[in-house]
Amino acid sequence: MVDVVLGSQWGDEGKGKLVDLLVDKSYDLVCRSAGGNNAGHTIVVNGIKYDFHILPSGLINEKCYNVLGNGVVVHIPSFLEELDKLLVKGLKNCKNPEYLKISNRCHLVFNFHQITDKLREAELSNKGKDVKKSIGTTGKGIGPTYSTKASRSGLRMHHLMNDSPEGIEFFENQMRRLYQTRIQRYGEFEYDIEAEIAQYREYRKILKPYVIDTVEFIHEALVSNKKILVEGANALMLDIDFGTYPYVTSSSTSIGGLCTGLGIPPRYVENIYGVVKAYTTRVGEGPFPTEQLNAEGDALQQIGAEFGVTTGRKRRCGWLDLVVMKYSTWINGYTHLNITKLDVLDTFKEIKVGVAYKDSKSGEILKSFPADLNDLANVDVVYETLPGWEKDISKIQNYDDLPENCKKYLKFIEDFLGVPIKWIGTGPARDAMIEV
Ligand code: 2SA
Ligand code: GDP
Ligand code: MG
Repeated sequence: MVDVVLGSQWGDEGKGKLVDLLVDKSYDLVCRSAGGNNAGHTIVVNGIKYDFHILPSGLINEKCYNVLGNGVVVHIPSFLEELDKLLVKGLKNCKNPEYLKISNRCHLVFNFHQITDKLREAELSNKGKDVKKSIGTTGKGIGPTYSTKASRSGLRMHHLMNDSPEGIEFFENQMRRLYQTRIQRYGEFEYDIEAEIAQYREYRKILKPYVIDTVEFIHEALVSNKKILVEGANALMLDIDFGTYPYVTSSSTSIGGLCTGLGIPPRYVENIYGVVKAYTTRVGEGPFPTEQLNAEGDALQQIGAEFGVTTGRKRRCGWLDLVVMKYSTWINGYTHLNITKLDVLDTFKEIKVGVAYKDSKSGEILKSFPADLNDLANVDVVYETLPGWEKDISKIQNYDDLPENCKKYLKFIEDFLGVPIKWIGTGPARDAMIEV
């Protein structure tokens, strides 16, 4: 049986917290299917704050097995650094290969991928008006690595694990070739290829116990009725196909990523949990129709403490966008929703919700979320205004005890999307979650 937790907006909805809560109850295995250490999940348990980037949040639970699937891209030094940080915080299983498996099909992120990620961003921001601006990437080399994967020149974990003389020669020469193509594209940059190659001679030994064929491992888990939770990274609107292209990440962050990034057949999937922030945030560049560049947006940013977990960047803030949510629901097929950070709206007198996009010239209501960003730039958002509840909900444990206006807000979302709300987040801590 497989359940999945997916980000429904532009990320940072609070997926990590739900994964932690669910794993604490009843999962044997937590798997990541896409992305790399661009992701950032903050989880607060017993007053301790844990930041996860590439590692699955299941590591908090000592009984849980964790898998990085083939769809994940791995920058080994960052991976090792994250393990060390979490170990210091007391997560004993981090360095135990028994509990942490990496697919031998994962692609490797090299330092030159990270450098060229930043060079490309700088190049884009220097272009003229008619050319798209920078994406606002995390600079973690995600786009360049998925590019080499798609162009079939990337290196994978199994290449690194091949320690025959021919295997090592191929690996090191391929690193050199990749680096050469980067120089041809960007010119010389400050970087020592031979020093990085030397590091990989050490990483080969360190990583060996973790790297396995996760397809087989997951298959065995499925046929022996283990409970698997897939932890989504990033979110639907950052999906390479369905997001606000080109202002997206480079992986499949939607439901399909589960099949391609882990090798799980869709017929095993039971519950698809969509995590929805009670308002909207976005970090990085790109369109954001309900963004509030005003005092209300600032209030959401401050009360919600909206800063990127990976880069520390301020997140852009705005009202909940149900046009985005409907589109997201069409694609991911959520069976249940987790509304998070509802407490952040506690002090608002009125709360707006985007319910439709209207073409600003023709006045026509759009049927779906536009593929073309020029069309998106020409929409006016139609809002409904709902009354706020102006009460602190952070200590409330039962749905029935929520203020009436708060229940109305939740019901409005539920009715609009036709998907039941199963959990309501009222604070960062593990126990600040109402189960409906
Ligand atoms: P990239 O680095 O190539 O994946 O960037 C492409 C776009 O995807 C966005 N992106 C993210 N958006 C929200 N959260 C992410 N993780 C961190 C967090 C972000 C941070 O949890 O806070 O710390 O800044 C994440 N990762 C990638 C990115 O902003 C680009 O718009
Ligand atoms: P993820 O990437 O989807 O896992 O989300 P992030 O961890 O990047 O961002 C969510 C932030 O909101 C984290 O700092 C969480 O601790 C915090 N958080 C999660 N749920 C709630 C909630 O219900 N209320 C409040 N106030 N904070 C929350
Ligand atoms: Mg995040």
